Amino acid sequence: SAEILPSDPCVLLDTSCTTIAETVREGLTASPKTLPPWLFYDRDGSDLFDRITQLPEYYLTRIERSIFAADAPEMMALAACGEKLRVVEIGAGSADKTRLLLAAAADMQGRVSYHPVDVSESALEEAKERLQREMPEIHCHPQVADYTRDLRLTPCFDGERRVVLFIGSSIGNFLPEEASSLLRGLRLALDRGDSILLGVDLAPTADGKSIANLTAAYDDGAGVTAQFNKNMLVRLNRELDADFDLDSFAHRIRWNEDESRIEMHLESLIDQRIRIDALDMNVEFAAGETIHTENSYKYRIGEVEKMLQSAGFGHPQRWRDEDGWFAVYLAQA
Ligand code: AVJ
Repeated sequence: SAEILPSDPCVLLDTSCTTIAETVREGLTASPKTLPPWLFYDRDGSDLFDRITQLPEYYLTRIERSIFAADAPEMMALAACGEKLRVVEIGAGSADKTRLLLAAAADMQGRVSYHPVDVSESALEEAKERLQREMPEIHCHPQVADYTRDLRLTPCFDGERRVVLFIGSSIGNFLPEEASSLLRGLRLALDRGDSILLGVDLAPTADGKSIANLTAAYDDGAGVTAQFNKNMLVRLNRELDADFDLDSFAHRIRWNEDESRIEMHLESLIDQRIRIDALDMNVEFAAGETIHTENSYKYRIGEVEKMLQSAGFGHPQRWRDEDGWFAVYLAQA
């Protein structure tokens, strides 16, 4: 689907829709109906996602943080390779786990310049304020941007090299071919010696992580993920004058074994017609019909190595938790 234009390293994935209106019109007239996950992250959605990361069932954040807690100094030293590190983060959100990496970089070199990129302005502002208050050695230069279409990296100073953080299993939201394109585009935007730190959630195994562990992470007992999923409809009601009735849609999780991904859907519980005033459009739902709102791919160890190397990165280093649920890779451009 998406192709990189090699002459223009800023355009990573050629997604044609640029506005919410266009995106929603296209997604809800498609069959099956679909809406892209970046629509989750308005202010409320970003807050809900932060709550998800604290849920007992959502192991991803907890385990990745434990890997950073153990190995951040080694990761940052390897990435720096004796030079000054500049930390870039794509899809930074509230940048909570990032603090372990930033602290390790600051221990190593003192002042650290940190460039978080995210679509959520509110999340970036919060992150910056908190960092200024709590980690004065970190100099934060936030950039509101959709890194899939516009990744402009400001040039480094002499003696400085970048580590681009793409952590938290953000890559899981992309189709495998999009993920490859994204990594290839990123590789083109980097200078030699820069590196990527990639956090990847791993596929279930016969003896360790079960499918039930996976589905529980996306269907928590407190219903926070359901609220996060439905927030997409709240947003369409508010921003596009739609009239979705939240109680007539249900949060649904599916493990798609063939694609190795968790899917999140919103299922219409009844036959109904939704009005979207701002689009001057009606959308019909049959009972049981769903809007596919998210894919969360789960990779096998070897697949990530392959993807990084075919994107032009060098042989990666890898860290995992003891049980092999989550992996962090560092690869050099
Ligand atoms: C932010 C894409 C990593 O897929 O686990 C969490 C988003 N969706 N619960 C994920 C999410 C539902 C999350 N990522």
